[in-house]
Amino acid sequence: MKITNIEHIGIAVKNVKEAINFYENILGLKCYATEVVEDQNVKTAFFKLGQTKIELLETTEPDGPVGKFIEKKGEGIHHIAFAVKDIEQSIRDAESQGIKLINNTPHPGAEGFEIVFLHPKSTGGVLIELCEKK
Ligand code: CMX
Repeated sequence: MKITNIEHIGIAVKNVKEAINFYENILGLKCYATEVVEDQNVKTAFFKLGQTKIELLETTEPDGPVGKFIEKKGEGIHHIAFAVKDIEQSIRDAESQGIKLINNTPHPGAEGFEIVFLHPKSTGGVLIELCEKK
């Protein structure tokens, strides 16, 4: 697969609105967008730092992936998203090497990206998102 950059780092928070205060007032970053991603059961907020973004994630459903993560581990870094050149090829490449994918067709993510996740059990404990904006 061809990764071009770290697109974003996903951080699970209990309350996006409260977390935005910290990122804006303490770290001096600017939240430039918020978006609900129905398919992932999350409310997101984005901050840009050069080529990379911080994505805050609040669950919209207690049993959504971020809700379950916070229940088990608490708030914190949830995933790293790599931008790839060809997401379908990246899926085939990962599968052909025995990597477990959580979904093997691209799903709609925030900001118009198509996304897939590699299971943390196949990656050394890190939930990895591959994403591409077509
Ligand atoms: N990072 C690292 N490890 C994680 C993890 C995460 N974010 N979430 C779960 N795990 C680990 C668990 O700790 C567990 O490990 P152990 O068996 O050693 O305890 C293992 O993965 C399986 O966890 P689980 O509780 O049985 O499985 P879940 O039902 O919680 O599902 C996962 C985990 C990764 C499959 C699920 O969260 C998922 O499908 N994620 C992809 C979708 C997603 O995260 N969407 C939200 C972001 C959307 C966006 O950015 O737009």
